[in-house]
Amino acid sequence: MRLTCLSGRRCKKDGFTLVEALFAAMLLGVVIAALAASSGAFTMANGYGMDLSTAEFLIEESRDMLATLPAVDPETQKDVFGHEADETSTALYDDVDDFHNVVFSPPVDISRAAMNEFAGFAQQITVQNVDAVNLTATAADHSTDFVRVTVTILRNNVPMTSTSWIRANY
Ligand SMILES: [Ca+2]
Ligand SMILES: [Ca+2]
Repeated sequence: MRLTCLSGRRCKKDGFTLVEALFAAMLLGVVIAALAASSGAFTMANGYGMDLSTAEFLIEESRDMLATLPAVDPETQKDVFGHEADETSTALYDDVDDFHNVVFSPPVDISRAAMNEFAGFAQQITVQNVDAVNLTATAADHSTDFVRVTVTILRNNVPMTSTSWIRANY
């Protein structure tokens, strides 16, 4: 700080005192820290939002893939729950219950082509028969004409979201 005397006894201060400068620097530090913290939180929230959007997309791909298939095998009907013996790869699966306990990692699209751009994500599919009167109650394999398909999306082996729907064998 420098004192400037304009006329006679009146003097005025030029610049800042050391305390004022230190206080301003401290205040600036607090503001920068707050901005950095909020930016970090926003980035994390944005990243999780993108993962959730990807998960919803992968559920839709699974649903569309299974929607084109009959609920039971066209040839063996209800003889086999799960894939039939001659269906040695998921490319040969031709009914919904073939996909029971199947995990696609990397996930697949509607045509069952691997989507390597989503490595780290996985689609886990379970198929269970449910009671015809109470669709929330599971039933023995092939004992009813209704199955509940559940697709769970995992990110780095951690479940993110899950969706179920009912398919009828009609
Ligand atoms: Ca089959
Ligand atoms: Ca089957």
